[in-house]
Amino acid sequence: MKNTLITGITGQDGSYLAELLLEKGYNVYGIMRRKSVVDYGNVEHIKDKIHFIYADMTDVISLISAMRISQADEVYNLAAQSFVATSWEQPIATADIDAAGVTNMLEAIRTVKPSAHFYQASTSEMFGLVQEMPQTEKTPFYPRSPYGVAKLYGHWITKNYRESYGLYACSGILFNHESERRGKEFVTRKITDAVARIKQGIQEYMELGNMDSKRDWGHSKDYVRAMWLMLQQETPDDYVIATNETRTVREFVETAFAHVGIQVKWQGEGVDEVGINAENGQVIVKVNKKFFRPAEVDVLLGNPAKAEEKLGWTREIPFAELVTRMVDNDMSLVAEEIKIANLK
Ligand code: NAP
Ligand code: G4F
Repeated sequence: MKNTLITGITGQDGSYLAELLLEKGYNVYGIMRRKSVVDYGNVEHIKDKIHFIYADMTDVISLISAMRISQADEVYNLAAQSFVATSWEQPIATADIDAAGVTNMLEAIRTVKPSAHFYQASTSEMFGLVQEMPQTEKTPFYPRSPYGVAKLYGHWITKNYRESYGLYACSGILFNHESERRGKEFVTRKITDAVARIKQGIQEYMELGNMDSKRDWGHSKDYVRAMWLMLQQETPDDYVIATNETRTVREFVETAFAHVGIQVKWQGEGVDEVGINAENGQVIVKVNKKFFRPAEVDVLLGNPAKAEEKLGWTREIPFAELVTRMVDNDMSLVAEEIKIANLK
């Protein structure tokens, strides 16, 4: 039985990866942060099957201890301050966790078990102001946020430890991936949650920022499979994981509303744009400057050809199904919320 250590196990990807590795028979260790109220996040439903270790990416001693306890054969470093907008508000914490934190994890591996295979959660945000379309493993980087800059450090230090010390260290350059477990501050979940509330009559409209930015959106469940595949190869390498399709935020809104039978008509431009329910003329989407970023990543589009060829990875959940799954899940959660509120 192989041992695995997952940082960020309570997050979206950590939870799907933990499920996958448990299914494959791994002994799963996960690091979690101490909080005033114990919170297992997205792994509440499988918490009895996981060995939790209190640690923090900014505390190398705690990571060394996590390696000693877990004796991990495979380490998946998913922990991060992962919300781009927050990285302008907390640039130093973002760098401590997303940049220096990666070196902390690599040093812990080097000290305790250098034979362990290591996965680093790199990101399409590193392409930022994109230098070519679509983006591949060879596209030059140009990050546009403190988050993107910190992640680029994590990417290069992973490559550097591979080349300096011969560690089996891989980076997955993952494009946006979402799910029913996505945090509600990210645009997709913010939209599907609002669609559910508007449809069930407990919210009037949603407020969004840049409607024109384009993302290459896949489902987290497909993407964690790619992480595992990367660590099963003979030699470590870096791979782009994406769908090779890109859509605007506006298209995501339209698809989500369409699933609950609401057609959106658009009026105005930029900060004056609104989305209207075509049936009754109600404003259901407003643009608010507050949600615009100091610097934007206008478009992301990834080419996963290398991962498809070398890892045999394929995306199984198409865009329409991703949106449907998220909306259906939020429709149920909101219905439950209304039921409980009415019982009180
Ligand atoms: P997420 O849901 O925000 O999860 C982040 C995880 O990191 C949480 O478990 C969080 O723990 C943990 N964490 C944060 N700061 C920590 C610290 N100082 N020490 C230990 N743990 C800490 O993110 P995700 O969407 O699953 O993404 C997983 C990874 O992939 C992240 O590194 C992200 O940057 C990267 N990535 C994501 C995408 C995407 O589209 N989802 C794309 C490319 C790359 P708490 O529960 O305690 O907050
Ligand atoms: O959902 P988002 O916040 O994700 P973003 O910034 O693309 O970052 C995500 O994907 C990265 C991979 O490329 C990950 F590395 C990162 O950890 C994270 O998972 O925003 C998507 C787009 C942006 O262009 C944003 O400006 O949606 C636009 N947007 C428009 N209105 C909004 C909103 N984003 C948010 N969060 N909230 C809005 O109201």
